[in-house]
Amino acid sequence: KAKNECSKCMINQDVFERIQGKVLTAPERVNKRGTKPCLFGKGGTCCHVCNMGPCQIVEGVEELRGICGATAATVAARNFGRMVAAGTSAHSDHGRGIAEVFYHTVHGETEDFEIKDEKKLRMVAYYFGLDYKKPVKELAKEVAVNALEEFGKQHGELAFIKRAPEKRQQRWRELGVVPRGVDREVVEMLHRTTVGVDQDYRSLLKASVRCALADGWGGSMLATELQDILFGTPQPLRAVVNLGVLKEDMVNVTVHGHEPEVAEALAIAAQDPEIIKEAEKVGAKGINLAGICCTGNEVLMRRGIPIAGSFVQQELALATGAVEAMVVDVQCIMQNVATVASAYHTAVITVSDKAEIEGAMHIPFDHKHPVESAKKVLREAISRFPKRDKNLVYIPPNKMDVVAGFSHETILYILGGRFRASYKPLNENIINGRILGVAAIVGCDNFRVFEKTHAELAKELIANNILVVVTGCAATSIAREGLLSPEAASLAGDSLREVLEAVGCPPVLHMGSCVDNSRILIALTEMVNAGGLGEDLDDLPAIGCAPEWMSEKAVAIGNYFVGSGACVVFGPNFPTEKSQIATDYLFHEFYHIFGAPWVVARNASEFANIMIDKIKEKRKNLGI
Ligand code: BF8
Repeated sequence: KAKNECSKCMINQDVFERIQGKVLTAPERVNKRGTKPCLFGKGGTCCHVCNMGPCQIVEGVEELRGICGATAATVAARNFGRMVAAGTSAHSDHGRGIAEVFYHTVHGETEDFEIKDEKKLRMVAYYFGLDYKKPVKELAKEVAVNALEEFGKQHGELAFIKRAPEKRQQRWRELGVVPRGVDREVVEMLHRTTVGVDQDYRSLLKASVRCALADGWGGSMLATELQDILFGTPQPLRAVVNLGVLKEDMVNVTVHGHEPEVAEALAIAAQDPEIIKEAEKVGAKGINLAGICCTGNEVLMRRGIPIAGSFVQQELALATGAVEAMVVDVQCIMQNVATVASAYHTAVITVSDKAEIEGAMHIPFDHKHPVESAKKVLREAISRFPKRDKNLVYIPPNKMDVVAGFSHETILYILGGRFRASYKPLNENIINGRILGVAAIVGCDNFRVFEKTHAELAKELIANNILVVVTGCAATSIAREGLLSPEAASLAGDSLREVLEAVGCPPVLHMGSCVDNSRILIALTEMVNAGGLGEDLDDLPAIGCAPEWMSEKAVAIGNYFVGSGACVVFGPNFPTEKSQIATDYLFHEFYHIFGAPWVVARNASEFANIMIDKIKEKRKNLGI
């Protein structure tokens, strides 16, 4: 490959050539550091939880245990558990943030947002054990208090655990892995993994599932549901993705990070006639909002706001020279965005009190007056527009049409029709063999992966009549390749294509951001409830994968899917792989404990083979 070529998105070659020598971006850093990551850190056996080390531990070599005697399996399990705890904390703190916005809104402390999905409010109230038939205003206040309490609950079970299939709940209870409060599980995981506490890899790995379940059925699910209630439950809509969504004649503001509150407020503020007038005054035609990473997925799903890029494209969006402001909240923001922006007229604006970046401008977001804060941000962006250097501007023409917005509720209606809203038709099509099974491609994209793994894998799966659902940056990278449009049904196998054409659906369904993986948990549960495919999630011909995982959050997600009974394939490597013992436990023993194993694959065809085989195995077990 040519140096500096982004193999995921060839268009970026133009951008790279233009910025060469001007700013240093991540792909160049990969080149400069060599193709291999740190050999000591890779594989999970570098222990740094105390100051006798750090110790590099080699499995089976007695003298290369930790100074304390820790084995490779213990260290790998400990590091794995810490990744799960970090990932869980990130999704869950996001969920808590939204619960606070929800609280402010329903208590009349902000008028910028309102209840948009009353039906979902009542459903959530039901799971909190509230009288869900109460008047909305009163009920919303109770839901707000209950939602916040889910985080600090000391005893009992998380409320949404009851949404899982009965059999799964029983298994969790027998195993003692039902999560209590989200915060409690994260704290306990960090405690267990500190020096000299839990020293049995089996106990550590089992505990990591309890923590991860607090993410999937707790923090993440709360985030998704409360966001839907406040900002609307997604419905299918048309939109556009890739760097070509930036506009030469408009003030371009990219929203980057994870929490939709900021982007929602910006979307409202950008329509304010006063703001539009101010933009016009400086010679722009208006404000063009474009998403990056999972904030992008949130506003794509609900508002059809275009996505400029996934995780690997964040620096490139700035290197177009056409972005006036990159507004960042939390998670997945590369520190280097501030450096790249400094080579242009662009402001990187941090808005969260939890996440500041050296060299960026900080405009704290007032959660009681979000739209006012958003206007401040937009005014800063507008003030930068006249400073844009036209000689530095190059917006690659590439963009792709997509259909997004497939919440599990929407899938219900699309597949079952308005009067028979259920997953039964999907199950029937799986039972009669038209659809072989369901696969989720989720998680990040990663500078260490040089192939277009996501898109190649998606193509292979749909060609084999497997319905694919996607979230996160994987969704954006597959969207760039055109697979999120109904026209892409032509790439599906004959029988899947027949089903898709009947309902007018793309072969790959965008289900949202990373916290929205909780939608997939519910969709799978709906499949169990619809009957004919077994009694628990591990009976389903369904499988998940994260072919380019990068963040600790992906480890938490994978672990809650495995703990819930869905096999997960990770790649291109696995975080415990330098301990055969810990890895075997996750790859084999977890199958006996939770009904689903972890698996690793290196490239698209390996992923596809494993996933197709696993789905066929489940079908065989079901006798279909
Ligand atoms: O939240 S933005 S890089 S971590 S996939 Fe991965 Fe993308 Fe980050 Fe999941 Ni979403």
